[in-house]
Amino acid sequence: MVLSAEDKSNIKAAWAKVGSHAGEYGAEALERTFLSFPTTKTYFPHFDLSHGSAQVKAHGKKVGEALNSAVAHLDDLPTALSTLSDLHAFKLRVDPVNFKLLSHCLLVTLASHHPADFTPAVHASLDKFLTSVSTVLTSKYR
Ligand code: HEG
Repeated sequence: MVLSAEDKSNIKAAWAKVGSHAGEYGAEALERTFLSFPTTKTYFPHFDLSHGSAQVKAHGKKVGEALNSAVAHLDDLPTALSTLSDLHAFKLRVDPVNFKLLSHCLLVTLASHHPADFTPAVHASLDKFLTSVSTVLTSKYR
């Protein structure tokens, strides 16, 4: 997946609108993922997954911060996400299919909060961005 110059500028512009809400959106995307795709909950047996859960909020913040960092390093995602890639591949062993599900819910969350900014072109660039992040996080499985 190669991000074009236009993708990069769309991603940065969209993320500028996200601003300080990345953690909150991360938590909302997680809640959407757990509700719409319940099998994803199997990776979080140790979490309280109820609506408003402090654990989901805290985890959403971590996911949001990782995405902030990825947006800041679009030219070198493998390096920026190397530690997280090790964690997901060697420790958590999250099946790659789940990254599609979370990415979908991240897009829905962004679209619902920023409908006017979520043009088809921005949608496509954000999809490529999340696919790129997911590819890095699952790249050490095999
Ligand atoms: Mg992962 C931990 C980011 C997809 C399951 N995930 C983490 C952490 C971050 C993160 C930043 C904390 C790392 C740390 O504590 O050092 N995750 C992250 C991103 C994405 C992703 C950016 C994709 C965009 N994760 C993902 C998916 C699943 C999953 C799809 C499973 C459905 N992540 C998972 C679990 C943990 C993390 C089970 C450990 C949670 C805990 O015990 O605190």
